[in-house]
Amino acid sequence: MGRFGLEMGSEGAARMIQSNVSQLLGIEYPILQGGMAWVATGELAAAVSEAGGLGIIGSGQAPADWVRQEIKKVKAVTSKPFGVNIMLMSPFLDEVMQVIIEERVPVITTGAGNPGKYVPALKDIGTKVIPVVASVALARRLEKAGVDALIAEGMESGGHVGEISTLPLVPQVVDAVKIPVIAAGGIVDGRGLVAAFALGAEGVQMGTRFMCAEECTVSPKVKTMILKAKDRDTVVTGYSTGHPVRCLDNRFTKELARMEREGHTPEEVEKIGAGKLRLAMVEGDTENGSVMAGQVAGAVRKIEPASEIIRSLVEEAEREWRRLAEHFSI
Ligand code: TUI
Repeated sequence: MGRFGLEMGSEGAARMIQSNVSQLLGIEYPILQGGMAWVATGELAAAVSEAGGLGIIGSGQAPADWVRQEIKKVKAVTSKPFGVNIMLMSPFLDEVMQVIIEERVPVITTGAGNPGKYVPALKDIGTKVIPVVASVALARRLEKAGVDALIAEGMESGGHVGEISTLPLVPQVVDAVKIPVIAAGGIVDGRGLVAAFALGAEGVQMGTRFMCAEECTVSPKVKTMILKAKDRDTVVTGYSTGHPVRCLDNRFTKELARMEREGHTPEEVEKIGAGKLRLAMVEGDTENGSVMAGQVAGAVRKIEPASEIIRSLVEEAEREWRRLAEHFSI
């Protein structure tokens, strides 16, 4: 299949968007759900996979037993491919990797580090490895390490961010590697999907929009905060720690920003952040917790089933594709 393999069904026919990413993963649409810690549980991952995308369990800093339990939840609901996101700063990294291998998880994505040393063992059992990168240098290194594809994530995204925006990052990564690239950061609808393909990506990953999926078990207060958010409502804090994080602005981010302004040590700033993601996402404390979300929060309009998110994305992408074609002699 050509690298720009975007095929849309005609009116009435089953819609499809095919690419090297959908083919590699054995899914209907090259749409991945971000593996968000404390947010992307087995319930959400199962719903996204069942709807034809790739659902991904966010393992964050959870113990290995929790990860196994969520994998079993997905397997009980769907026989379609799914993934687990491995947060490489997790204290339980080795145990979680062991569970991935024992459970023969079809796909893993990774974040916040370099997963190079785990690639051979995962490839041995046929698990597809798709790291998130925020730079061309890491993309090149991981292609050499033998990964199957890459997610190029711009700093529009929620959570831990790099320094480059999606629009400049994706084409530079695409030009630097031969393996398929998936775009992430700032994608929320069919226009974003078509734009990602225009940049040379062959799939998209979305987190923030899937937080407002009906099946997402995040606190309803977090969903409400996203629905109320406007374009300028996210901030990045934590530059002083070397782990900058994008969140919806609240009392917690204001306190972090004050500490960084006043020159508190990175250790003090890290300490304030401990446990705050769970506080927001599980307990629903959207003032004192860390409500990680992307800049597209302002564009998320409703709570709806994961299947509806995917269906409308594909429909919009088709409409945008036709609209664009009118501007060019193709
Ligand atoms: O990982 C994410 N997003 C995340 S992880 C997370 S949990 C967390 N909480 C507090 C502090 C830090 C993490 C919340 N959101 N996205 C993928 C991502 N990976 N974005 C950026 C990166 C990245 C950054 C630097 C990947 C590799 C890297 O350098 C590694 C190296 O060795 O060069």
